Amino acid sequence: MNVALIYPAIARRTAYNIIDKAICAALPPISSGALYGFLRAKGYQKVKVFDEQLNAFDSREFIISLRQFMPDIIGISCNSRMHTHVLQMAQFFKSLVDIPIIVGGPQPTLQPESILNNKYVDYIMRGEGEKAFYQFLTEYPNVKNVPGLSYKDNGNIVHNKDVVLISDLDELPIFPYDIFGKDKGYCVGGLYISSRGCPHNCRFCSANILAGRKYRAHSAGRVVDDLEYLVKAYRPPLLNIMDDNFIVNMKRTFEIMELILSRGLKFKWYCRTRTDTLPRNVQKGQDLLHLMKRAGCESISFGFETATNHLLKEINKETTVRDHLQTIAMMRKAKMLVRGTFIFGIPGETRADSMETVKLAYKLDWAQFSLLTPYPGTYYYDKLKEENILPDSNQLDISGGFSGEKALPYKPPVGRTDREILKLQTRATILFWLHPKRMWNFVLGRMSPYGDPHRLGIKDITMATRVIFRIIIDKFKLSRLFRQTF
Ligand code: B12
Ligand code: SF4
Repeated sequence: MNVALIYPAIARRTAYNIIDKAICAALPPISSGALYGFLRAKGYQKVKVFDEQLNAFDSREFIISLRQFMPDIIGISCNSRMHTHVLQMAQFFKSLVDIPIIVGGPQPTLQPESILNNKYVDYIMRGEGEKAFYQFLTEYPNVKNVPGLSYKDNGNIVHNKDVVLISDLDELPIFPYDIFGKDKGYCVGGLYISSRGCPHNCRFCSANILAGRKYRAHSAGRVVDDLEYLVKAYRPPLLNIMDDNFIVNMKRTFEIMELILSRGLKFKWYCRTRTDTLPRNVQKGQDLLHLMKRAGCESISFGFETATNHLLKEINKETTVRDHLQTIAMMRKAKMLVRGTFIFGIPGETRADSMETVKLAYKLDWAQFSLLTPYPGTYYYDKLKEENILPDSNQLDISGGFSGEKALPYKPPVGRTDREILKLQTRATILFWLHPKRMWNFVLGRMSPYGDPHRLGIKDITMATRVIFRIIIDKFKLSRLFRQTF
């Protein structure tokens, strides 16, 4: 069977879309790539990735290359933000060729019926896909025993048993970087994931439902083998280690650093973790930071989220403002740049709370301000649904950072309006990046609003254009922006 794996881009046929494309095209699609890599390692040759980040699904180029490949089955990845778009794609592909369509990823995992009830989708796969999808392809059309699969049978929806998560991630092959070449517009070797699963349970996040609460990680040796390959083959200017929490297992992190140093690997990279990881054992944490710095780590991104203890408690972050401040101090001591992600619009968040968040964020070198988005599968989604203030999940199109152009899809915290919170997000972002220190870092190529350090380039121009569009669309006067101080 020829298998076409499709990675959708969120197509909004507005000016934002052009900008989204310009910004996002650089990263290889991890989900489709992971499935491709696994199938290839199993000797399955008849599989091809079609990435909509490069060409829209209804463009001439996309259709021609799909037709040339002559797929027998189409597999589409789908997160919640892609929901509506994926259903449009399914309808379009069915009109081109009547072959089975299977959808996997966060949205079908969290809300199987939301995708499967669509008449153009034949199957959905819940959860981790590598082994289950391989089984699906080898046993098709007899799919009764394929774990994680849901399908329609005489008008009824059947859910097969859940997937058993892969306990030893070293069983998985390395991500197929080779098929996402620079010639196609990818930032090859720019990302790496070394673990899956998260033991925490933040109320706005569904990562642990998707990848399990048990933290599973590649061994230190395997991580450094992969990194060595990446660095030697692609020389990425800044490697983004995309684990939700790279440092959970301190012992493993120490081992990885020592191996990078002993093998003499020279490359710049950054990773993510929580603010309680390093302060748990200050001396050990500080030693680790110094080692990480020597091993090329230029910055770490922390999920600060908010800057008051009552809101940290509200989102069940299990961190405190003390952890936040201690982490910043430890990072400064190690002379490393600090990145942070923040959320506005948490239930109970007053204007004063938001200002505390802004104040804390302004101590950092890089910050992203998001709006609390009640994605399916999260505590906030269930709570808002109970209160009947959540619109259809198809409308859950807004997201954090600088990608939302709509107001909040839920009732804002008492005493506040959604427009006000949205404007606060815009202002906090603009003023953060207009600060001379950060502009200077940016000019030096050390930090940019999009994460990777680079000198002024197309991404920054598109970012600036986007901000301007946003301001115009919001009918928000620039003069007012500067007059308002925090
Ligand atoms: C890396 C990442 C990104 C990268 C993606 C880079 C890329 N090009 O792939 C970037 C930074 C761009 C990104 C952006 C966003 N992300 Co993100 N991201 C992640 C992260 C950290 C890891 C995802 C990943 O690649 N995992 C590894 C792969 C192998 O796993 P996977 O994608 O789940 O795929 C497996 C299965 O789902 C399944 N599968 C997937 N597709 C298919 C298809 C078929 C046919 C089959 C059979 C199976 C299958 O098999 C795969 C292999 O096991 C997750 C958190 C997490 N721990 O999952 C959040 C996460 C997926 N992101 C999330 C969100 C919200 C976003 C944004 C909307 C955020 C924003 N503010 O804008 C944007 C959306 C961008 C977009 N284009 O849609 C949410 C999604 C929630 C939801 N309900 O959809 C998550 C879960 C984070 C969270 N804490 O809630 N993200
Ligand atoms: S926000 Fe981070 S720490 Fe919290 S549950 Fe999600 S992945 Fe885990």
